[in-house]
Amino acid sequence: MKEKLQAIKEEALAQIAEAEMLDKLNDVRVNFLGKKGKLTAVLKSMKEVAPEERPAFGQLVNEARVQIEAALEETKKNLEAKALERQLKEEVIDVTLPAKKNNVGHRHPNTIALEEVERIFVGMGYEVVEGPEVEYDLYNFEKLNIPANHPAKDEQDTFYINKEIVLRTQTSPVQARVMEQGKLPIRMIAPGRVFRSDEVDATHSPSFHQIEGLVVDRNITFADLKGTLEQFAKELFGENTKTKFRPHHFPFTEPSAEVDVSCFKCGGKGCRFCKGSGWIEILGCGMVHPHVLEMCGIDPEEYTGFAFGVGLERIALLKYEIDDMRLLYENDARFLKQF
Ligand code: 2NM
Repeated sequence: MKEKLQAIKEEALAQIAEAEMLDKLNDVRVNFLGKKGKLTAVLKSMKEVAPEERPAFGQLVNEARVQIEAALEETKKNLEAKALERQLKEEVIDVTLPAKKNNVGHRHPNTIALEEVERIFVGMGYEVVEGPEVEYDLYNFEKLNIPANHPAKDEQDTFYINKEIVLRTQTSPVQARVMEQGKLPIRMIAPGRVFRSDEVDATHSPSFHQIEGLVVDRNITFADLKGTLEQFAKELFGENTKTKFRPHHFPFTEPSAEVDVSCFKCGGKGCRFCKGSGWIEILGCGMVHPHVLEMCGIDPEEYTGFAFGVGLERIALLKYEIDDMRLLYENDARFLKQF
């Protein structure tokens, strides 16, 4: 029995020494010390040993067990240390490798221009209001004093869904809706997409964007309109910008005007940018027609108002000196990245 015990112990120690992986080591532990292990089997066959030799033999078995356990423990520590070392080597980071390129997108020039215009008017206490792109003829034309026989309503200019419904040709229907709600005073801008049946060229697109403004209160005059738009022009194009109001006609305003700003490239002397005139046209405006106020449920005897409309693409093209509107819609990243 003693020889058998000795042989088992040597076998176990040899296998431990050979184990190169932690799971192999565990197999050895199970094979020798486990419930059905070889050393456990020796203990179970104690009855084959003469009774007087049993205590001494038991002691030997225990000593063998302690030795095997010690060897297992030490080898386990060594293997764990080696595994850690290997892992650290494998996971070394090469800090000299070039970094992965981080492709962060950015705002479209239209969006940059829109947010700039919104910032200016919100700073003056205006609210930003949006409305439907598919609109009733009633709001897009009728309530804005554009009657049935008006040339703007021609199918050549307007996309009709049916007799009563159109793709809005301006954002003023949003303002007609706000006036109709009757909460006064009103100080609002309505930015958004509008549609006109135009051929695409450097300055036209069937879908573009407008920002229209509206103020309605008691005692609003053309002086309020002038002061507001002068301030807007200075904030958008620079403190030295001058404005010029030229008489014009719009069906929804009376009187109406178009506004030019002094050329921010040459300061008004005349250059290629302003085609030699020193002035650049930027928007249309006027005092809201009493008939429009009336049709939207506001008493024109008590309230007056002014309104204006700016083309967003026109502002973006001017501000970033882009000479063709189509570039704004092609979404070529090489173009968009410049702004
Ligand atoms: C423009 C020019 C002049 C305008 C009028 C209105 C409303 F709803 F009050 F009648 N909103 N916007 C207006 C006036 C728009 O765009 C060139």
